[in-house]
Amino acid sequence: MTLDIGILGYRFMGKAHSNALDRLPMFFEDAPQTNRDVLVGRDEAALADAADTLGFDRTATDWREVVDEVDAFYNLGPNHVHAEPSIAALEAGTPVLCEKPLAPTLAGAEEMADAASEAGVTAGTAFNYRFVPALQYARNLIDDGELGEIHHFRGRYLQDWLVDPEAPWSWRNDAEMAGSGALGDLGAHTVDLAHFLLGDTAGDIERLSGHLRTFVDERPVEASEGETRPVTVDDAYSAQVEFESGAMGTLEGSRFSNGHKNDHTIEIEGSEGSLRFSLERLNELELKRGDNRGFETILVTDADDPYVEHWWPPGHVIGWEHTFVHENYEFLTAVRDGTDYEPSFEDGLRAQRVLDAIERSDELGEWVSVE
Ligand code: 4PW
Repeated sequence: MTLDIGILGYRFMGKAHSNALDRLPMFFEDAPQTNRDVLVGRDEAALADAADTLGFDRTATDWREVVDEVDAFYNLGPNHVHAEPSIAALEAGTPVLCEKPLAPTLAGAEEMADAASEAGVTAGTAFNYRFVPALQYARNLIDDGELGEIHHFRGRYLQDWLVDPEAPWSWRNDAEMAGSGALGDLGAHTVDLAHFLLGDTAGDIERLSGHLRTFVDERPVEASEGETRPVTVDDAYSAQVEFESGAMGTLEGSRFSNGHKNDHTIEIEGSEGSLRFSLERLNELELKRGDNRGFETILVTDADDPYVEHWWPPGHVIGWEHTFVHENYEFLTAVRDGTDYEPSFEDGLRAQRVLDAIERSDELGEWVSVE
């Protein structure tokens, strides 16, 4: 059985997922066979070029024509086009993998999660960092109780592509299209990793105090001399949070962290041990265990580490793009077998409740409960 894939969006994420689909048959022998059937976008010329480069059979400029024709629909478009096509696909009984954050607003994410539960087909939120082998290793350690009772969770996702005030305006700077800025784009991943690493109930955030800031409030429009557009989302956010378990947390995300390109770090401290992870060194995990006086660095590249047997011998490191291969493997396997898939739309909604609470807290200037 070959699964026909339809993908909306052909830029950064379109390329990352197409590359993943291309790698699967070579490295994951038991992965479902796929056919890159149709690529969806609005600009016909750019779309045709992308379809050629990314290996699609055909193109379509209207997602309505394809959502019921494919076996899986990937929604990799800007945030404001997540809800309508994804819901239409689900209503047509087509499994959906949607980029994060699930929607620009909490109400949008709720609608999407409802549609997924009513349709009863596989619906995944593309939190690709769950599929980093070192983070799965970390999750297993925590799940096995090796760090004991968790006291602290610290997550920071830092980029610097907007620190230049002349960096051009894009949909990511617009509240209507993106919902939020660093908060949704970066914070959604950090919040999801807290949920994933700390576990189902313990990883739920109960209440929080959030802060948002926009440093540059208008930006030039590319290729339109003298024109500027307003920035209506945050450039950076921070929050202090209290988990259901009583653990304390701090979260931070910024597009103004000069010198940090794609720096996602997680630190967790428990009664029996601690761990540190950095996306810039994604094959490694720093661990403090037992009576050790400090941290040891372990390489998570052994054959029995998550996903590693599919790649190279120990020490032959993998990179950012492999997280998409693992994600696609799990998602498509769930689609083929009709089994559960996580992170689901419900997980996307769970993260969105936290993002919404951070915005509410910033507006009110006080601690708020997560709905
Ligand atoms: O994971 C990151 C995203 O959330 C990505 O690598 C780039 O930054 C693209 O969008 C955000």
